[in-house]
Amino acid sequence: MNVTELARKLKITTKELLEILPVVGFDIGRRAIKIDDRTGRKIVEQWSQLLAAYQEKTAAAKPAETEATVAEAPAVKQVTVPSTIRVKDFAEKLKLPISKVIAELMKNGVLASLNEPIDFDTASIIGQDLGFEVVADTHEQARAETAASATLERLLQEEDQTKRKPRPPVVVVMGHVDHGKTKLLDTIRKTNVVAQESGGITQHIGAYQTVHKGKMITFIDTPGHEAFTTMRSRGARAADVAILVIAADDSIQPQTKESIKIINSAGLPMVVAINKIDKPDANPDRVKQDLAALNLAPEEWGGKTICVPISAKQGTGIDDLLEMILLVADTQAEQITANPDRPAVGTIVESHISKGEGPVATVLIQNGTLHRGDLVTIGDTFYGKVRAMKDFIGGDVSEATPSMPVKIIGLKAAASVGDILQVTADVDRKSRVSSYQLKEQATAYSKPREEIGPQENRQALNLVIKADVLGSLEAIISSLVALDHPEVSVNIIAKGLGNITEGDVQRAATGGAQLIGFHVKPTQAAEQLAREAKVELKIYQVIYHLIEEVKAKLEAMLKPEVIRTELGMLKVLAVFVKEKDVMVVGGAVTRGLAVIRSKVDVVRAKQTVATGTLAQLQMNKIAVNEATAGQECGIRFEGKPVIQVGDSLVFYTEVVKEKKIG
Ligand SMILES: Nc1nc2c(ncn2[C@@H]2O[C@H](COP(=O)(O)OP(=O)(O)OP(=O)(O)O)[C@@H](O)[C@H]2O)c(=O)[nH]1
Ligand SMILES: [Mg+2]
Repeated sequence: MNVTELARKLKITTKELLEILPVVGFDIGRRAIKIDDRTGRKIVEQWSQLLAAYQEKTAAAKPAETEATVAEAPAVKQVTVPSTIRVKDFAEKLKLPISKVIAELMKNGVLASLNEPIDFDTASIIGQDLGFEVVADTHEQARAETAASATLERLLQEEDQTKRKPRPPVVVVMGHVDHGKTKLLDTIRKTNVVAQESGGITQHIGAYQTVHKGKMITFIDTPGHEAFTTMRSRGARAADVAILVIAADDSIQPQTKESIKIINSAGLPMVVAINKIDKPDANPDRVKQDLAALNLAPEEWGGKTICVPISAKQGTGIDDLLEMILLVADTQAEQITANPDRPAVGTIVESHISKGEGPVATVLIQNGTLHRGDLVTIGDTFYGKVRAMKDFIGGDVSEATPSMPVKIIGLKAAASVGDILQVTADVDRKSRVSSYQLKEQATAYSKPREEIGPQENRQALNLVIKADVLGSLEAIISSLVALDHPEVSVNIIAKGLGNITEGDVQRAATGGAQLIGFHVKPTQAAEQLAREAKVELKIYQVIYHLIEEVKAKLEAMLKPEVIRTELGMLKVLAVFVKEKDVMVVGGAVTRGLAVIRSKVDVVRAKQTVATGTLAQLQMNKIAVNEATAGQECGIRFEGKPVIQVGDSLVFYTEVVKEKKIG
């Protein structure tokens, strides 16, 4: 039912209702529009009690509030926390004793030991309870990219306004894995990229252009799998407008929420495409409801979010969606401009080393025009001459204008994704050659970073990783490093781009490492050497297969946990039979239970002298399943026959639990 309807029933205003509900335990959000019927009925039934509880609580809170204002609220201390943090490290950040943090976690129903990681949301709640403001840490990569985008911003701002001309809008497509981003772009462009993707999931950024009603639009496709946060935020940073794809049969999922955060922080206007409306279990209203709960009420409900229902599969609603995008782009028209008559500036969106062509980079031109033959730099480093350029279909082009994505061939070294590429007029480049050579070495085979190495006395799984493109390599490494466990971790001893060579095998052999390839192949010689040197070599096409297998390997390294549950104890009063592996004894249960088929420790002078099983149990010559404290019974013990009168038998069960990661 609608919240307004409920408020009417209760004879109060909607505002009052939304004010009261969270205080009395119905946390539906202060801007909720709908409420499920069951909760609604419950509220109506209990209304008089709820109202009383609310009045009591607010009356109690008031004097405290005034006191606090008089005493002036203490300054809230801020701490930055990454997406996961170990309890120990979190306590250190808060400068609080670990025990205090663990106690606070327990109060909130989280049992975590000092080495266990907690996620950002948990840390944020606990931190707040302890009087801190917890903010998300944007890692080093993001900081470097912010610096890069500041440079870009400056380069784009410098431009003389009068020379700016409209350019095609750049539209980034984001959303949860499998919600239909690539399919949507396929339908728009009448292509079939989805069919060519490994496992049907996008694993790198794609950039395409299409014409709608005579207007050019540039699209950036991003992967929705959780491993690719960095790529999603890069895609957003290069764009003017965002399409958030939400499948109508699945509604808002974790990467939908993450995408919303990224879109907001990039300050992009957004159009929501509610996709897969052709499916029988599609529920577009649920999507709208979930959006409303996130403060993104759709326009038709009085909110501001533009929602367009579509089916990428059947092609319905696509024209409406494109129409909306162009409308939204029009509202930004002043910013969607560039000066085509100047040396080019652009952002590298993908980069790889091709066997025949050497380093290849896809760059999105953001200002100026890039020509064949241009000399280019990244930062202060000279990167070479543009020998050839290809558009997104693979056709040769001799120039690339603003908003156009192009592949550049001719670079001397692999560029990093997110780098800003600039054309230079500087012909005195001899002095710079050495610096790019240095960079080339660094990119082709960078040393493992400290944080990737094994920590403390954890067991490490050594890996050498090769991938086709840099974006994938980064995504793989960050996913593997996130497989965090106090006892085991991955240790990446080397990583690089391109096919697997003998050198890679050698490196893996000397480092005692497994060799992993992603979208690359081993050379024949490398394959043979791997066989001879007994280096395990595996090639993957789908990132989550890779992550799952490494995770399984790590889990296999963990010693299983044995959980012992004590059942009871018996005092031995008589020994009746003693054979090779069997004894029959009599005694009295002194504590708990004696249970048939349980494990038995024979204890003498506080030492366990033998272990066996309780095979049969008799009371008054009748077979029974258990005997309780105070009862006497006869026991058939299977195990080393060492039991003597006066010994204690301890009965227990043991469950072996395989440990899991994450
Ligand atoms: N029935 C139906 N299926 C769809 C629709 N759109 C996409 N699909 C299917 O949903 C699956 C996922 O589509 P993709 O386009 O690969 O999804 P994606 O969002 O690009 O996925 P990632 O790139 O891996 O995040 C494919 O099997 C599509 O055929 C739709 O409108 N209706
Ligand atoms: Mg995709």
